[in-house]
Amino acid sequence: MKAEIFGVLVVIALLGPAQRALAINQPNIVLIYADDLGYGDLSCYGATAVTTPHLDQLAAGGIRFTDAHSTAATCTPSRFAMLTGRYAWRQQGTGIAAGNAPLIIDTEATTMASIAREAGLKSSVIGKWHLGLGNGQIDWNQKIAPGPLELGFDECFLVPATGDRVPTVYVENHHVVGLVPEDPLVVSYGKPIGDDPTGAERPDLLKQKPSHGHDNTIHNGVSRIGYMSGGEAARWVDEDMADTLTTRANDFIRRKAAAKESFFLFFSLHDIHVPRMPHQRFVGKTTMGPRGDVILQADWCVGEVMQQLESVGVADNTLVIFTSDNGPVVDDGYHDESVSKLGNHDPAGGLRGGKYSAFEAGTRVPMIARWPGTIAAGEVSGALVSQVDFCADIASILGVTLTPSQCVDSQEQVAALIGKDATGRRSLVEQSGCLALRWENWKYIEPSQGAAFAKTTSIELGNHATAQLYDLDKDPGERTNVIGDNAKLAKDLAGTLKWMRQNTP
Ligand code: NG6
Ligand code: CA
Repeated sequence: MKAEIFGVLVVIALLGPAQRALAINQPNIVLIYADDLGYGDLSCYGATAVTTPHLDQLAAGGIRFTDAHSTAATCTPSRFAMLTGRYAWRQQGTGIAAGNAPLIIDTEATTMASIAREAGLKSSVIGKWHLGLGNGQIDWNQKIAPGPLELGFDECFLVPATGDRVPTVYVENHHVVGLVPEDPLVVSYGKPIGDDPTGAERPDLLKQKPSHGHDNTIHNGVSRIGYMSGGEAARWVDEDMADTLTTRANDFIRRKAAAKESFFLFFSLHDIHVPRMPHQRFVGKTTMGPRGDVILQADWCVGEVMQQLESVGVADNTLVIFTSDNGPVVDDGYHDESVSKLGNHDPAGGLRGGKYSAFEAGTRVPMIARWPGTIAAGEVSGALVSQVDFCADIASILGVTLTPSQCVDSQEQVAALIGKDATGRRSLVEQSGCLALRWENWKYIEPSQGAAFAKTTSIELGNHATAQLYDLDKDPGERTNVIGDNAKLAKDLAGTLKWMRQNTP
């Protein structure tokens, strides 16, 4: 194999999105995207410190993947690649976005939403966005565009960036929700603005104190990244966010079902990102403090949406995919007892690393798909699958033909998604501070000058000055670098990665 591997890899890398469409009934598509949920955080993935009945039930009614990947170990690049079918490392400026960043997806790009639209589906994104809005110099008191509506979504209800970044307001379609003209909303990621207290000056006002950063404007007893002033009436209540977003998601489903319209819903949960502020009914319901409680809350959101699909009669004709945008992190910047109450729970489920890391826990995430009649119940698949393929997959499922210049990194892998192919991809790229290449059971991590451990989270980042190679079949925890015994393979993989960087398939 080794002699030809470079050529084979290049050919595979060259394969564009598949042109064929599956002759199956057009379903609705619901993509539920958790934030920072790790491979080991659900009971159907082996967690015992927390029980996630709704996700376990979803898995029991569909397929659960054991080698599914986000494209990156942080949020913005993962979301960019999933929505566009194009790896984020191909485009500058796709790292973790500030709360006032401009839209980073080209409005001409093909997206999951534009594909759904071409197929006649109505679509909405509800929840965390974190891909920027507007053209720069955003005025939150005016029309905010471009954003999801310029990328093919018919409607949106957004947490613009993250819960820990200002502004702490929702954006519906082109406007901040609940803003009154007498109290304009102003945001700064530079110098402090306005009279609101900051976490740095007034720690006494905080109900959750920062452990790293997060000490700018205080809202609702939590200091955030960035400064904001005004917009009081529009500011969210963190503890109500899961309810607010779920209500919106279920309302969209109800409206579409009532109108007999097919739909694509991208339901982008805030949980389990920081600040972890569960609703009172989940507080203390696990032994793990807020991080455990918001896992329960995320599970509840999934249960509510499944129940709504049932009650409006579309559950059997809906492909539901649940997954996470990157791997787990325990302390991600607030003192929220996530470390002190972790106990024996392993958010990474035995994998090495976590959020931000080049090791497997950075991008290997839970993924469950349910589609009655097409996906058999109770399947478990070890196929190598990636969120970058969702574009080509939904295009194929919905009968939309993509040209080779659309969604360039997205490979049609529907057979793996529905459990008819146990192999999936042969290769994929994992992005963190550096790039890594998965090739079947092999994992090559390029040399990187980055730190070995993250200063703020103490996660092992997987960076090393020289290249690393792991055999994940024999060593899923990436403990033994076997590059010395496999120099030719490593060289081929390095060459393939270099080729992929320099060429667009
Ligand atoms: C980091 C933040 C972290 C989180 C992350 C983005 C600090 C110290 N850390 O810079 O709290 O917000 O960015 O997370 O500020 S992500 O899931 O949206 O990528
Ligand atoms: Ca994330």
